[in-house]
Amino acid sequence: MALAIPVPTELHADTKVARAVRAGLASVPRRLPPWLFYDEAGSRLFDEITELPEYYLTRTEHSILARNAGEILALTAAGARLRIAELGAGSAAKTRLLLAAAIERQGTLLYEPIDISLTALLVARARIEREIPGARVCPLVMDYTNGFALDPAAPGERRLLLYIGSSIGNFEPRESAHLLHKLRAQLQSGDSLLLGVDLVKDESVLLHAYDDAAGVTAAFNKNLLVRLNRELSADFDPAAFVHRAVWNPVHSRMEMHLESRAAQQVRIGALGWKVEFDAGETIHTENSYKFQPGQAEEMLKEAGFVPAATWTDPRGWFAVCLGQAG
Ligand code: AVJ
Repeated sequence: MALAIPVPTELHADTKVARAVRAGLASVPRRLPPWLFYDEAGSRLFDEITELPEYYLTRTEHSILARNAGEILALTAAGARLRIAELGAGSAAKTRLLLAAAIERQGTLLYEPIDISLTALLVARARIEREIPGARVCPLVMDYTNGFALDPAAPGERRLLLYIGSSIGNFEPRESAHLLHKLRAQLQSGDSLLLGVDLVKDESVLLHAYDDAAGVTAAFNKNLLVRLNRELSADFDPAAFVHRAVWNPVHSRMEMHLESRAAQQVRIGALGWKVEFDAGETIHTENSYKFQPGQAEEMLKEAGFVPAATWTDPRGWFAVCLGQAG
């Protein structure tokens, strides 16, 4: 027999999303964490961003990996059998390149994508096992920003951990240092970490990459409000906010903000809140740190890795850096 259980409205008030929104909107200036972008619609919008003419990051890193996959694997495997893990696996187009190159060397490969979204992982597994014969996909559902644990590689096996796509750029310098230390602690001597970072470049290139002509990045930024309407019974009007992309030279980062067009009041039902925005008041939604050449190597060293090689593109816009767990 079905039981009718009264559902208190506060049920929504203690989710991870609710906690993040409560903390972020109460702070001055207001902010929301960038992981909130990636609901289903947001993940789709991000995939669209990666194909925009202005968003050079994905294309540039892809070209670096395409040109150097052989050398990357030779440096990593050094004759041993390799298995590849990846943080924040997403849709994994760039990864395919490395997987295919590894399978060419050793016939088969164990690939362990790590993500918070089980759905994303299952989609990736189905696609990779269909498209890359020889790949066995073992998804790990984990929020790597909290805790992070890998079983040790089998004897005679080496692990390559991928942290590409400039995902590390979303973290504050102290947080990324801490994360790299945690990654190092999960690896054994002989294992490696491949880190992709976006480099400082001409400001106008950066501004266009984060404020494209087609408005996809604006939609990606505002989708966060749509998500809060749905998940926290809020009544944000996305059209009442403007997408802003700003270069912050002091902190060497691109910032995204949502700026209130007018004074307005927004209800967040699940929190029992009414939030007042002044005209021009902003919500800071993302930092994307941009690095100097040599900086990724320094961060790797600091975390206990030995920087083994760095690959970049002819314009010097992006760097892929291999750190060995010495
Ligand atoms: C996925 C964090 C690398 O910072 O460039 C794209 C996300 N934000 N456009 C980035 C993003 C705006 C992206 N990362």
